[in-house]
Amino acid sequence: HKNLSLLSPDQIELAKMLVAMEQSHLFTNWPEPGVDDGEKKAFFDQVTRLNSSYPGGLASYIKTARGLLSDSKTGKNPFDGFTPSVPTGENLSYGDETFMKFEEAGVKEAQNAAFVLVAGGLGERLGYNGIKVALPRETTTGACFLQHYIENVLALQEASNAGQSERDIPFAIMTSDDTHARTMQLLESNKYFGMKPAQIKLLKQEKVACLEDNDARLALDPQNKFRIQTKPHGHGDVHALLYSSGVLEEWQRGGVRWVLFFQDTNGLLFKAIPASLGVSATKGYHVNSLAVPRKAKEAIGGITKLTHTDGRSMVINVEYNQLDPLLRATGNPDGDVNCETGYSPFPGNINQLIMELGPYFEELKKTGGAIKEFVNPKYKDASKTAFKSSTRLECMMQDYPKTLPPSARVGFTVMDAWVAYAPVKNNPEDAAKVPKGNPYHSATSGEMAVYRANSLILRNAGVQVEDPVQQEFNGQEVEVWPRVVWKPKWGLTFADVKKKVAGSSSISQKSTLALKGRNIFIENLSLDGALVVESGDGAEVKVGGSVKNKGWAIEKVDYKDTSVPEEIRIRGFRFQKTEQLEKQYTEPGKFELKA
Ligand code: UGB
Repeated sequence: HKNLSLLSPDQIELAKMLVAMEQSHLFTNWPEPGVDDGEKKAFFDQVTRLNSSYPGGLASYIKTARGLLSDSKTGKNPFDGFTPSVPTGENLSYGDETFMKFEEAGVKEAQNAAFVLVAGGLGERLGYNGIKVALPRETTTGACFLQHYIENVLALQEASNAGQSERDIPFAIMTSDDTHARTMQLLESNKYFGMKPAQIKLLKQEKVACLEDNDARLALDPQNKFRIQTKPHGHGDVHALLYSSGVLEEWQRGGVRWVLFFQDTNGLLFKAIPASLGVSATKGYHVNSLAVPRKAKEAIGGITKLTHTDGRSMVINVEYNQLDPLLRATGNPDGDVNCETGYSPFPGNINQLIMELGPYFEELKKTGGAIKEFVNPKYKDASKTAFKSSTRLECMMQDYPKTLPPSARVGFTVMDAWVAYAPVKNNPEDAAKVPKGNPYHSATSGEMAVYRANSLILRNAGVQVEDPVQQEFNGQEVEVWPRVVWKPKWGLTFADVKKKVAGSSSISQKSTLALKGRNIFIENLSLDGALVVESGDGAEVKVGGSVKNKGWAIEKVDYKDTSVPEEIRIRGFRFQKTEQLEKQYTEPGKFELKA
């Protein structure tokens, strides 16, 4: 009471709310007015922020927390009454006729699309010191994830607009205090990787208040008794942010029809985007999640059909730590196991969601973007009365369909993992411990997967690509294919790739092929070494003949060797660029590179 004079009328209301919600421990020991007044005001500025950035405000956060903490203490099963079963979705096979039809439809629809990258996570499992979107997707060209994503959106925009009026595809990035400044700096220092600055919107998510006990008493920051401790709330924040920032409304007014969400480090994803957008448009899905075959117990969620005893049913992601116990509790004593295909029958959620904007916006008008939350306290002992450290509520973006009525059209599309999913999530040590046969999800496997996918796509298009060799890097055994990379505008879809290769070409396993331009045509090329071709948009280059040189050998690097930059040593290899044929065509015109 003595300190009330320091506060604005709105803050006095917040103080009353905190008292009513049994949170007076936050300020009972505050000193007399005149001492630390600045800190006291800063405390209420923080409370104001925490209150306004949460749908329903802090009171609602505390109330929800009490309910969830009580459920967690009593061990209430969140799936009570639900039986899991394997759902049916659209299964696509890369490169076949159906796939190509969906790709064509997707490219057309892309003019009505907007993209949302969730990049607020620090990637604790990876342990990398920088932001994950700044990591090279592959080290042959060194292009980082963000550059790759932006160039893909631009390539889609161009292909989609062809012959029609110019329309820029909006691109939003959700950041957090952990990633915001560095994401902004990466964009600014690279001229937004060719995108118009106005096309990109950064939306920063706020952290949420930590909870110190089962009564949901808010935790004070151990470093500063005038601050509430906060932690990330999860990627589910993206929905509330898109709504509260007015971005969704702006997109709707601008004619956007599809909103595509994706994560920070999947170097393959855009190979699957055109076709999955085509599926959404063709099938009229309000929500379409992209999935890949999943190994049992792999750390990705499983797409599951949940049927309640009261008849309700929904198709939803069941997170990786919940699927096994849920199956065991519902008559499957072995839990999450591989079936005769060698995979779990539940497809793996890769958190690439495509929403139809109209129904999505209507739903958010009702919910404000609030997503069903969960809490995961680490208890001190079996009595579950105290926590080892403070906890908080969390939410996931793929839980959006949980509030939808049964009439909503929720579907999913399963794509081969080699072409759709290769995230960089695990540090070398943990990756090396992944059970044999399960994907490593590391910087090593993420890069090698790019070469594998590109090699297989070229094979599919008729190029003879030599088989890979097995090699071990940072304790992980991977297939090493020729290092084939191309700019998104070179081969956005399989049809584009097919148009660019002709005749009889071959690439040996030790080779590197980097295609950095739009109109580079490979015809009767025999490559055994390194070849780098760069061209301007107005140039048309035909590449053929026999290229043989010492090339770029792969040299092993130990992840513990700190003399090597972190982004390299986490892969376990680097290239010795001994010899290459490198050509640039910057002027417009027709050219021939006959080696
Ligand atoms: N992210 C944020 O933007 N904000 C946050 O507060 C937290 C994360 P992780 P996770 O595809 O492999 C997800 O940590 O959450 C961003 C799905 O839940 O990489 O363990 C972050 O920057 C799971 O079902 O993954 O697991 C990153 O871009 C499965 O699909 C993204 O959110 C799994 O991903 C994901 O964060 C997967």
